[in-house]
Amino acid sequence: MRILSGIQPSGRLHIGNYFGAMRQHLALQAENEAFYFMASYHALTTVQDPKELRALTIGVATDYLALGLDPKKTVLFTQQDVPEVTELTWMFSCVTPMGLLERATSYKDKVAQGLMANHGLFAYPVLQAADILIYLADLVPVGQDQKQHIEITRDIAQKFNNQFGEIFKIPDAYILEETAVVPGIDGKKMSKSYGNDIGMFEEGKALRKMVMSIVTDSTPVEEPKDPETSTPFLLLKLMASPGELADWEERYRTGGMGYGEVKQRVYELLEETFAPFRERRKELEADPDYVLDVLRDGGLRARAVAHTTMEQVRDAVGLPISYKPAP
Ligand code: AQP
Repeated sequence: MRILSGIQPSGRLHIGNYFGAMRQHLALQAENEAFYFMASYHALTTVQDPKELRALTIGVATDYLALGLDPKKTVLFTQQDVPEVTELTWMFSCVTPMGLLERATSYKDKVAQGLMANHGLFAYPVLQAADILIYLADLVPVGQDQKQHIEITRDIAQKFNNQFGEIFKIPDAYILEETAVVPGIDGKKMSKSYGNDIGMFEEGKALRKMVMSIVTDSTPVEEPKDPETSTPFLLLKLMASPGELADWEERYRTGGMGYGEVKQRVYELLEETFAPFRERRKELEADPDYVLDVLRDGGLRARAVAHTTMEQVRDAVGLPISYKPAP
């Protein structure tokens, strides 16, 4: 099966990106043909400082490698290394009804948060459809917030196929229920742009401070508490063994347990879970040429697939180009 997913280099990655998407990306690479990319064109809708965008893009590639992405097997690349994707975006724009984009909740949410209402942000799902469909992907592992965007991708593929012939596969979203929405320190969806995130590579005092600032209610220590609405418990669920989790659940329901205790355990589990990745990341930071080589190789492999798709697409819409572009 062909797997495709992307991460916006719009800030430092957080544990919501890891548990919600990247952990699945890494698990799927063994048995499948996987393509993962840094969605830099998407990040440009919000990050408009060139130095920052460059550093964040390399940073996300380094994160993927530190987490265990195997670049010999899996294609890791940056979006801009496949410029055909913007050409396909235009073709898709011409078959995408405005109403489909006007219903997209992510655009409304971002504008409500104060982000500039630019056309790139509005047209984001069309670029995302091109990202996915150009590689003829079967499965797209993502968090819950991307569900609507994958539905838009499927709609666009169907509209294009109905108009011009069966070129595109209709991909499925792959969303794990138990990690679909990782809460942030304020209890809302953890997000780079909400200031409520816990960095994946944070450690020591800074990490502990962040975990200790998780918002909880004011139920006194001796009273029973509801684990399922408690952010520290929801974070424990991502990392603790089933036996340990059952113990915590009982302690929540019985009473006599303070939130400080459970936060301390969340902190310890985060340290343990991410320690090996942090070490590997430090090694990779010392070898930036290796990361760039991986991206160069991935870009060529991804572009070769996109090039073949675009030859068919141009022909199907009646716009073949009269010279052979360099692959
Ligand atoms: N809190 C989350 N829970 C579960 N999954 C999440 N993802 C993001 N946050 C959570 C998933 O991570 C992948 C990469 O996301 P992205 O960085 O490309 O964009 P996003 O979904 O918009 O993530 P953020 O952190 O909210 O970024 P900003 O603030 O820049 O918009 C996706 O599969 C996403 O579902």
